Amino acid sequence: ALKTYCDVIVPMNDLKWEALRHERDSFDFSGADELVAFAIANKQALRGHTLLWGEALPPWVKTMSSRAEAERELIRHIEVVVDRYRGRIATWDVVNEVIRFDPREGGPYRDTIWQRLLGPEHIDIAFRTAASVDPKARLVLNDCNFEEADAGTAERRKAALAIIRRLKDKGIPVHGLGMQAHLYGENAIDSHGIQQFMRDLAALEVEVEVTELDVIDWKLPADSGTRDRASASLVAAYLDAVVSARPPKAIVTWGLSDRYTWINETFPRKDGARARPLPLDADYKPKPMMAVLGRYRRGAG
Ligand code: 9MR
Repeated sequence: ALKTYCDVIVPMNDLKWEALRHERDSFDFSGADELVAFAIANKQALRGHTLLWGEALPPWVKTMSSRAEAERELIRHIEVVVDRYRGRIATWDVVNEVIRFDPREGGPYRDTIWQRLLGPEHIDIAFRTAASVDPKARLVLNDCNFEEADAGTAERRKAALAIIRRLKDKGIPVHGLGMQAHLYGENAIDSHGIQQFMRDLAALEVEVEVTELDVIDWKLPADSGTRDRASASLVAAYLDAVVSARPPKAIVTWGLSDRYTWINETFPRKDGARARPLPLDADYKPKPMMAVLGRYRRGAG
């Protein structure tokens, strides 16, 4: 399925600190190397996810206690990882989920070990280091919850724009905003808000990409046909909003088949039915969502 349907491969978990850094003083690239080799053998592009996140960290990271220590570890991590895949991983989610879920409660930055020890500058350090190791890489700020019509979402969009503006003002390269797009089936897409956000990002001269698309279908109808059609319509509404304002650099789903998805555990359905968040069902048969994605596939016109 990966060979048939994908132009871009993203190691979902194998490039996280938790996977690479069991030990403080060594790196384990076994999982990531395998996926990178797979993508290259199949002439697929690669996205690297992710160089800095407040989650999926090995226990030793949480024992760091000083600014100098955090800065040293962060820089070393990014230097080693970006250098290893230089020329092979063309795009990096340099930072992931650094914006607070609701910036009205306590400011724009998410409370993580990086924010606690380094302040907002953790973002600058990450981008600056990645750029210095691989000046040709596309460097992306990846974050979530940009698609709904509530006040918190509006603040998140503002926070993303402010971070990008700050990096640009300091001469630190940033090339794109990654919009995760874990879409809640029960909520409406804010098409106008998304289109305005796309224009605001264009004014800052950054590209956009959809990086973790899937549908949180826990509250959609039980009937699988009805559910799949509802999910496909939601994805269409979202992508139409984005594309009508500005074609994204890539559209990437968070998984491919319903057989493997985080949604089952994180958003279990009350009726116990399996989640159906992705374009292929658990038996790898294409669902209506795949037809929607096909309309936007590179070369599809
Ligand atoms: O889908 C991922 C799941 O398998 C991992 O256990 C989890 C922690 O590493 O991360 C999930 O992926 C997340 C991604 O890295 C960032 N955005 C939210 C995704 C879903 O939680």
